[in-house]
Formats: sequence, C-alpha cells, structure tokens
Amino acid sequence: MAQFEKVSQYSVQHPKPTGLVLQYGTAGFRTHANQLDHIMFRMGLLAALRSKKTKSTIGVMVTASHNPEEDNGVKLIDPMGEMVTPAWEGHATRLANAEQESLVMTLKDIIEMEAVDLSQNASVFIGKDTRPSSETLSQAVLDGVSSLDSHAYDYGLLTTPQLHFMVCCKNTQFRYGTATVEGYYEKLSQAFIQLTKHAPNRTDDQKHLLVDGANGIGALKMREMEPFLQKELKISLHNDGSQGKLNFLCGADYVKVQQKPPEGIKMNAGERCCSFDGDADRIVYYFINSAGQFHLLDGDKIATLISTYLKELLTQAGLDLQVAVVQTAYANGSSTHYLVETMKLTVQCAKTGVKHLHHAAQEFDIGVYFEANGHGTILFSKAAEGRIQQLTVDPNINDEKKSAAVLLENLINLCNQTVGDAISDMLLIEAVLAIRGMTVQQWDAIYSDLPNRQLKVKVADRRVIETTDAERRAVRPAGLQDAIDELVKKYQKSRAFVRPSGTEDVVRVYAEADTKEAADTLAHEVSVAVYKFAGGVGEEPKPFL
Ligand code: G16
Repeated sequence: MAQFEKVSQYSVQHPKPTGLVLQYGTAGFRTHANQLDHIMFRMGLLAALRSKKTKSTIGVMVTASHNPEEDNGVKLIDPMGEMVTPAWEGHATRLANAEQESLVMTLKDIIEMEAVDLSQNASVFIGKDTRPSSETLSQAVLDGVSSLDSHAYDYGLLTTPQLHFMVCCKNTQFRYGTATVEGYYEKLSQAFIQLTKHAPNRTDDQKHLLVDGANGIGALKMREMEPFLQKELKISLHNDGSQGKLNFLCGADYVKVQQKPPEGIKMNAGERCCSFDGDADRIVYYFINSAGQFHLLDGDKIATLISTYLKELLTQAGLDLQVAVVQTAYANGSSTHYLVETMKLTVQCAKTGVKHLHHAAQEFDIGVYFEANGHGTILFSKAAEGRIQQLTVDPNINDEKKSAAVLLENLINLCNQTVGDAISDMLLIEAVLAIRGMTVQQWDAIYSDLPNRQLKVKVADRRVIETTDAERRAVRPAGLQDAIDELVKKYQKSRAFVRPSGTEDVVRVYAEADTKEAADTLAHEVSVAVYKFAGGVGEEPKPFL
C-alpha cells in the first residue's frame, strides 16, 4: 500500500475533533485524556519522521507527569535523550492541529521542509506512565509509527527519565549504558554503592528514607530497583499506587506548592522524606522538626547541596573546571544570593521548562540545573568527563586527588545526564549526605528560604500574557507589569512575576517577601491584578488563608 494511503486509513481510527487546537507546551501536549487520541497517533507519525531525519532512535513518552490522573500528555525525546528541538515542537503543533482532511498534506509539508528521506529506516522507543488512559493512548502512538512502516519498541511502563536514558543508550551504541530497565538499575546502583563506600559505618537510621511515590510509576520502579541497592539505602515506600489516586494530595508538586507533607505518610520528627511526581522526573525533600514545623528542601536546595559538593571535590582534585548553576525565575532569592555571594558560583536564569535549563547548562564544564519544583540534573561536558577520567588513572597524583577524581567519576555515572530524574537525584542526594556525614537539618540550614507563595489564576485565554527577561516581566497585557511593580514596592525583599503555564490551563503567580504574611498577601494582590488585566474567569481570587 502506498505510504500515505496507509496514514490516511489509520488516521480514520484516530480522528481529530473538529476545531480542537492544542499547543506543544512546556513539556509536550497536555490536556484531558479524552482529547488526545489523535495527538498520540500524530506524534507517532512525527517521531517516525524525526527518526528518519536524524537517523537515530526517537522516544515518545505518554504521560502528564504532575497533572491530575484524568489528564494525559506526550513528550518527544531527541537522539541524545534530550527534549525534542524547538523547530520540531512547531511541526508537532502544526501536525496536531491539522484538520482530518489536511493531515497528509501537512505531513508532506513537514517532510519537504525538513528534507526527510522516507526510504530511511526509523526506530521509535515508547514508554508510558500508570494512568488508566496511557494504555490506549500508547497504542495510538504505535499505530502512528507503524503507519509509516517504521519500527517501534514498546517498553510499557517506565518513568519518563528511564525512557530518556534508553534513547541515549541506543543512540550512543550503548556507551551511555544498556537500554534496558536492568541496565538503568545496574548503572545507577553500582555508582551509588561505590560512592557509599566513602561513607562507611552508617547506621540503619542514616540509611533510612521515606519515599512518597505520588501513587505513580516512580513507586513501581523504586520497588524494582531496591534489590540492586544492596541495602545501602532502606526505603519505606508510601503512596505506592495500591490505594490512592495519582498525584492526589501527594507527590512533589503537591508538597512544593502546598508547602506541606503529603497525605498517606507518617513522619517522625527529623526523619528524611522525599516525594516524586507522577512520572518520577522531579523530587523534593522535607522533614518536620521537633516542634512539628514543616521544612521543605526543594530544587534550589538540591542544586546548592550538589554544586557546593562538586566545587569541593574539584578543589581537592586540583581541577580548574567551571561549575555553574542554572535556575528559573522561581528560584528562591536566598538561594541565588547564597550561590553567588557565598559560593562564588556562576548562576544563570533560564525560562521555565527543563529544555531551556538543559541547553543553558550545556554551555559550562559542569552545569547543575534545577527548577525550584525539583526538576533537574547535572551535565558534564565531554572535556570535563575526559579530564576527570584521566586523573583517575594518573600514576603521578597523590591519594587525596585520586580519591576526589574517583568520587567525581562515580557522580558522573550516578547522574542521568539526559534529563531531571527523581530516582537518580535521590541517590545522588543520599550519597552526598552520606559522604559528607550531613543530616537533612544541616543541609536545610545552609541558607533560609525567603517566604514565598505560588497561586494559579483562571483566565479566558492565558496566551494574552507575554513575558520577557526569562519570564520575570510581563510585556502584555498593557498595564499588568506596572500594577505588579507597584504592589511589589509595598513589601520588603519582595519579588513577584506571572506567566502562562505550559502544562495547565492557568496563569501562574509567584511572590516572595520577607515574611509569610507579606508573601501570601502579595501573591493574592498580584492574582487579582492578573484577574483584572488578563481576563479572569469565575470568581475573583480570594485572599490566601
Ligand atoms: C513540566 C516541565 C517542567 C516545568 C513544569 C511546569 O514538568 O518539564 O520543566 O517546570 O512542567 O511547567 P508550567 O509552569 O509551564 O506548567 P512535569 O514534571 O509536569 O513534566
């Protein structure tokens, strides 16, 4: 059957609702699962084209990550395991929104524009999270891939970062690792076990960690991985999906935004806890102190812990490699201040979305990137990796330098350098805390967060808000930024910004100030300004209680 006839025939089984328009957002398409069947089919098509174009394996992950269980979504993964390149995000949006009768024409347009050789073989890796809708939606992706006579390998249930890892392994001819879940567990756990050898005599209490699996895929995969860790980490897994609903009153996003512990986990004072999100690409840590107060250690604190340790190891190893930290506008002012003023590290601000942070981090020898919401990883340039490895085999260096180089080498192996990964980050944090003999309280005390608040505002069309300066200022609608500036002036150490979410149909509001009351009031006042200037719908935002 002629190539495009097959596409036409298959596409009839995955019809697009007329008039429905969706955008490839911060991390792919995301909306209610019942609007996504045609999107999945078409992303299968696009992944096959991208694979033919790059002559590499491409990944398609079916997940809506931190969104509620009723939603779903899809992310495309490029050859080195990174998010798909922006030009192809544009193709994705065009293909997704082509009405049924113009689908083949749009496909042909993309083929021509990108000079895709259709005779080239294509290979697509597919993964999915535990949402009930993921089963049929990933089948739609498979249909898309096979309607272009391309090869698909369906991994079934995976965390998002595991799929990124598989794609990278495959396209590096397995130099990055073995493209199987066992390969992933083995690579990470071996590095972790090597690192913990530098922290002997840890007690069972020190090895103990409470994990909130957000009732999602991360819980399932953590259970599979546990035997590989050879009791060097003792995990109590909660919200493992056996009872609760995905991301409901639990998970990293809930804990970060609500600034409170998840349901379904009983914490004793001082115990170290962490939460994954729905597809295990984010992590936040927390504990309650003896007075019952909740302490959150978010992406900013994770970046601080890791970058500080890396800097220390580089000094010990005598390596003059530059460590930089990439954050977003959501980074707490105290973290940026500490990293710049005390640690004397280079800090950059990127737009929200790991794809932006990832690219910024690639510019440095060692780029530590973390969003405050707990999404991040460390990137080592090839040159940096080379110099570290060289040092581990250099016969002319002293023991202190050698030991630092070996630690750095193991840290490289423990990081998932393709994307933020809750499991890899958790092991990294546990290793650093163990080696430094640091408690979670000591880690928390490195600096104190400025009180902050995040809110969401519903508006008729969130695209009316346009931002600049890494999303720290709104250039549209007229008058909104002036209103925010006036409100911010009323408080001490204050800052606020607004931006349209790329994963939910809301405008996000962030505010920080010197006191909790001031941060909460400022966030509420800015929400009201958004409601007024940007076409708020429903009731006007109420003061935060
Ligand atoms: C995704 C992105 C993150 C981003 C988050 C929120 O996370 O990967 O980089 O911070 O969405 O984005 P927004 O504020 O635009 O809604 P996840 O974990 O949901 O995939």
